Amino acid sequence: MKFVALTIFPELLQAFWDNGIMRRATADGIISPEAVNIRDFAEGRHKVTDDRPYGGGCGMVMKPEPLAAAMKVAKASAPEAPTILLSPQGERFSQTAAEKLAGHKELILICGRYEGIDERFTERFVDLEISVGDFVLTGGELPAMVVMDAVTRLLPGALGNEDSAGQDSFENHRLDCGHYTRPPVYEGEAVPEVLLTGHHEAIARWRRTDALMRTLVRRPDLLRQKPLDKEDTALLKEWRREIERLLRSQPDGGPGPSSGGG
Ligand code: 4FV
Repeated sequence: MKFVALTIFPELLQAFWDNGIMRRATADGIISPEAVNIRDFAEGRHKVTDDRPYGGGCGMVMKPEPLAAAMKVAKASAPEAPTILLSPQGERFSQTAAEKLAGHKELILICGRYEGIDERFTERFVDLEISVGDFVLTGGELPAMVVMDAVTRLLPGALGNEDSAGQDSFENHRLDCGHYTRPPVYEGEAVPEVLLTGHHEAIARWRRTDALMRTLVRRPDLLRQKPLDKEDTALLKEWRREIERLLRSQPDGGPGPSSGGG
């Protein structure tokens, strides 16, 4: 996978590429990241890449010409790459989007700065806009790193043990289960017994149950994204029975529909 990033702060991305999984994936030839400095294509002594917004208002806007010239170089390096602009106006990034992007051989990522980019550049050169969330950052470099990180760890060989990406959160529209390591007792709290048994089936069942419960409590919206399989359906029905037993066991038989408490 080739990543070509258009930015005025290549050093920011270089630091990201020079560490951790990105560094090893680069060394193993799984990814080949490169930055194109937009400022190298800016005119004049001061090589300005931004200017005041037409219509007035605060902040500055990135000029189309340096971006277009930088894009030409990026396209020469990655001719088949979809061009992705990181912006709050984009499609919300997700694990599903990461899996889709991981199917490409090369990606061009455009990192904006200031208030944004001249729309005429976006219309002409951007295939896809991606947002990492409904908040405003000072630049597109961090969102670009988020996308490159999420995509790279899905590439064969990037994580070292193949299946770990397969057990991801969101992989199957579930939050991850809890994870534990030594010491067996920390601050007086022991690791869940079953995890020490080596009983793989029981451990898998515990992890599935824990993931389902966490998802039910924290992100029930995820559970509606894909039909429940029979194991989870059985678990949820068992919990429902338990909840009903508990409610029925309440002194007044529990807040029934009649008492408006239900
Ligand atoms: C952003 C986001 C984001 C907006 C103006 C950069 C900033 C500045 N990008 N998801 N949220 N971008 O806030 O992707 O140029």
